[in-house]
Amino acid sequence: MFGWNGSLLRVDLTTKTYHKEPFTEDFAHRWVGGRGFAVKILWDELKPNIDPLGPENKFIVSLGPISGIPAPNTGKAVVAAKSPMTGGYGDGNLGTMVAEQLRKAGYDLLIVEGKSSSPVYLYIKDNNVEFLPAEEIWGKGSFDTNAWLYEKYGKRVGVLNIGQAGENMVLYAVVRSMEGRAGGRTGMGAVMGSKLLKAVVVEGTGKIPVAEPELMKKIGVEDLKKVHDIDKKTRWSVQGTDAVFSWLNDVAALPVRNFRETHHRDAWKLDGERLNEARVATYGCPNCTMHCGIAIRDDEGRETEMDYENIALLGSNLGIFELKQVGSLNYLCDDYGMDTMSAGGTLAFYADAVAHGIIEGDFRFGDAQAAKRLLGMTARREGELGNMLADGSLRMAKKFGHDSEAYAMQVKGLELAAYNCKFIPGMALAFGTSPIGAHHKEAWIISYELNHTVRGSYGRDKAEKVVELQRIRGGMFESLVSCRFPWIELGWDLENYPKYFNAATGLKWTLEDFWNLGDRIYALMKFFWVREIPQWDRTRDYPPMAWFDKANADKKGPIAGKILERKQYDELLSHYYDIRGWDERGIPTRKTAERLHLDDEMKEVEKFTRLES
Ligand code: PTT
Ligand code: SF4
Repeated sequence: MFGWNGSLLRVDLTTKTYHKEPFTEDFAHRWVGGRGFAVKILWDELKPNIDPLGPENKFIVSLGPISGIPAPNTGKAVVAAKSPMTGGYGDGNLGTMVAEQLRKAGYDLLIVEGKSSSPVYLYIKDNNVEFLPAEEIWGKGSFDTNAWLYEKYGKRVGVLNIGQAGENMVLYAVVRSMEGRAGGRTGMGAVMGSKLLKAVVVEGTGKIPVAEPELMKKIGVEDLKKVHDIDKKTRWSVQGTDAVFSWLNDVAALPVRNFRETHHRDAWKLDGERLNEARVATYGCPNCTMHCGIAIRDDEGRETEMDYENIALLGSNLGIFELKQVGSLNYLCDDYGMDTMSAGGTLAFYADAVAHGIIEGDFRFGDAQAAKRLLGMTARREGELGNMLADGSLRMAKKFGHDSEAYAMQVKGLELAAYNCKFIPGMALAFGTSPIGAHHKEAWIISYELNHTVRGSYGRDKAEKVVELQRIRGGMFESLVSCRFPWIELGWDLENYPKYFNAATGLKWTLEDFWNLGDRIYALMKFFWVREIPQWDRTRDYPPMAWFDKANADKKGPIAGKILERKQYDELLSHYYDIRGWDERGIPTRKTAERLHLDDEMKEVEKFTRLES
């Protein structure tokens, strides 16, 4: 089998044992890698309703057939587990040397099971695994942990680690890598922490198996250069992801003060131009020639790498408009190892609840010092408040009552990414139907929707576009595994990806094959949810109720008086289900499952709920 090592490494932390296991060609061809592998393994190996923070959960690092190969932006890995944040399938994607090193060590997948009796880290070198004591780094932040491991093993190794938030099982703790990278906002860091696993270090000395090595080398190296040239010409990475900040403010789609407002006169202070002016360093992932990580100095002089999502959710959404202050919240999230987006969303919900008299408290929008303190309390789960914040906005709302849930800005328990969709139905649908909770990574339809369609329309075309984007982003890029930015930001042709895949595997896939793969993965992610929650219904694919609340419409500005219409959203959702071949509850039908060759999975899900024909 070319393109895959054909092996996974299974490590049991309870018994401190490990073994290399082969997987079949059929498994590789059906699920390809990354998210595809992860969802299938979690489906097959987890019993329903296990505690995501218990030893029965499995922490997976999953790579794809082009991961780690020198070709555009392939230094990425998927981390996955049952999510403690949402209770469904959870994953995230981060730039890391682990992508290349694990493949060179001879594996496409790492599965970590059980729970250690004391803090450990894993050192994986080819066929050997060492379980090493982590007492010295337990309690340390992610930056110190990374530095400690680099000091021991050098900077070429792959390292995944967690900070205090992961150790204390903050439900939105992330996995960190390479100083500036973070992934797994669905709580993958908490799963590592629950296993007392502080870090994974990987070193491989073998070769990644490629069907046509000469061809792959030629196109890979040439294309890395071409991508670099396009980036130089378009100057995208000058502002990186924050290039959209001022646009979103102009079109009234910025999250401001718990998404209650959509634009702000001080927004310019956080935009891409200001970020670039403040730049002190640039970071990136391995195998990338369009480094997009812009680092600034925060208000305490520390270097911190900023992205749009972080700036908007820790900045405007908290009513904080000083870049350096936002920088220091960002630094803390990175060091504690918790998701900037859910941290910002949760703090904003808390400030909102205080402002509306739902609970008593002294946290106010705009108070950066208090926000810093609260982040520390969250990471340590300090006191009742720290514990509440560590569980995210939905669980807080359930405690607060008084209908506050409508303003917990989340879907399926995961806080929204930084797009305020009061009057953007397609993007609201993208959030509602994202299979891991409110993440923009599955279908970033917003730019298409605002630039090419009627903004407030609920036409079927928007549902079609959401499905198309989910196939590309959530299906192809998450299973290959590679960064989507060359395509989405520079217009790098999608046809290049089957070309890399075919050179690596010797197969002859077209984009159409990847769309089928995406559909299969999405159907299985939905089955995973339904097995957990047999009474599944379509309201779980709704965006936050605040976007349907007429009282929440903007009073002035470009969308004054406009808000989403629930009935029409429901119709749009029905279009989406129809295109996917899912029933009115949002569950794949039998016919769809058969088309996607999910017959066994269908039988399993039918133990829990009857599928429609
Ligand atoms: C991702 C989510 C994002 S999406 C951002 S900023 W973005 C936040 N980054 C965080 C961070 O930083 N520190 C932290 N403590 N928490 C953070 N939470 C947030 O996590 C990331 C880039 C970005 S920057 C994006 S969009 C793209 N995402 C990709 C993806 O998902 N898949 C893919 N195939 N390619 C992608 N390319 C881009 O990668 P989650 P990274 Mg991240 C510091 O993981 O859970 O999916 O959440 O990986 O290596 O840092 O690169 O405007
Ligand atoms: Fe990483 Fe940015 Fe390069 Fe993508 S474009 S691989 S996120 S540095």
